[in-house]
Amino acid sequence: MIVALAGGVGGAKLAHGLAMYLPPEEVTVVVNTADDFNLYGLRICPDLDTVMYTLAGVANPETGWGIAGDTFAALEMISRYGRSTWFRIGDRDLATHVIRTSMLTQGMTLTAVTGDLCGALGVRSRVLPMSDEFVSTVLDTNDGELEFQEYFVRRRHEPEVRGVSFRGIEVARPTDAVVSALHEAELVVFCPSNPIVSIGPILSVPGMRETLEACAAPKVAVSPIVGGRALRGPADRMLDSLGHGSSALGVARLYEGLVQGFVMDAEDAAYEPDVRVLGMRVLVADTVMRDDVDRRELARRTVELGRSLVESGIGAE
Ligand code: FO1
Repeated sequence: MIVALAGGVGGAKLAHGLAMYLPPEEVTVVVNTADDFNLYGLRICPDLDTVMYTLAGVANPETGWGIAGDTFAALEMISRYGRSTWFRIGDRDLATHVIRTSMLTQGMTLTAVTGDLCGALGVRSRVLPMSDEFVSTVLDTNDGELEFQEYFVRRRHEPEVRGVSFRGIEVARPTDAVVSALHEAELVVFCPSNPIVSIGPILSVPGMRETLEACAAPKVAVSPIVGGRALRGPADRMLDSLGHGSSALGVARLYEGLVQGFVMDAEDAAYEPDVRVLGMRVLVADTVMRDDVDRRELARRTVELGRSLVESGIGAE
C-alpha cells in the first residue's frame, strides 16, 4: 500500500500517476480538507473533489479542478437571485456538493461520504479526508484576515500572507481509516502540493505527525517549487513572505526530520548537497507533469526512490 498526502491540482496529478503506475487499489490518497467551506448551504471540499475527479478521469483538463465540459446554468440563476458567484461551481459539480451535503446531514462521516462518491465514479484507489472534523484555513494578510477561498479564488491569492492558522484543528483527529492506511503503508509520498496550506494542514492534525513518525515506511516528498516558482498557485510567494524562501530547499527544510527522500526538478539540481545535509536522499528528475505520461513517470521514479530507501534499510520491508 502506498499512501499519498495531497492537496489540490498538483497533488491530484501525482496521485493519478501513482494509480496508473501501480494497481490503483494499492494507492490511498489522504487529502487536505482545510480548503473546505460552506456556500449556498452546501459543503464544498475542493481538494477532495479535485483528487476524486482526477482519479475518475473526469477533471477539467484546463483548470485541473471542476468537471470537464461542465456548464454553468445553475450559477447563472444564482446570479439572477442576486447572490455572488465568484466561486465557479459547474452544474455537474453542483450535484456532488448537493449529494455530499445531504449525506453529511443524515449523519454520515466525510470519510464515508467520500468513499460512496468515489465508488459511484469508479475510483478504485481510496480517497480519504485527513480528518472528519471541519477545519478551515484562515490567512493573516496585508489586507486583513481572509478565509482560504476568499483569499485564493475571490482575491486571486494576491494579498501578501503574513500568517496561517487552521481553525478547528485542535479538535480534529486523523480518522481510523487514515491511521490504518499509514500503519499498512510501505511508502508515504508527500505530493507536490503547497507545503504550507495543502500538506501543512494534514501534518497539523493533532496526532498525524506522531502517526507518520510511528509508521516505519520510508517517506518521500516531491517539491512543488521548480526554479523558485510554484507551477500554479501562491506557494512561492507564501514561502517567501513567511520566511522559508521560495526554493526546493525551502520546501525540503519544512519536511526535515519527516521524510528521508526528496524529489526535485533538474532546474534545482544545485540544491542537492544542501538537501542531502538535511538527511534526505535526493532524486533529481523532470517534475513538471504536462500529461499522463509525465504523471506516471514521476510516480514511477518516486516509488523507485522509496524502494531504494527500503533496500538501504531505511523504512519497512
Ligand atoms: N478555483 C478558482 O481559482 N476559481 C474558481 O472559481 C474555483 C471553483 C471551484 C469549484 C469547485 C472546486 O472543487 C474547486 C474550485 N476551484 C476554483 C479550485 C479550488 O478552490 C482551489 O484550487 C483549491 O482550493 C486549492 O487547492
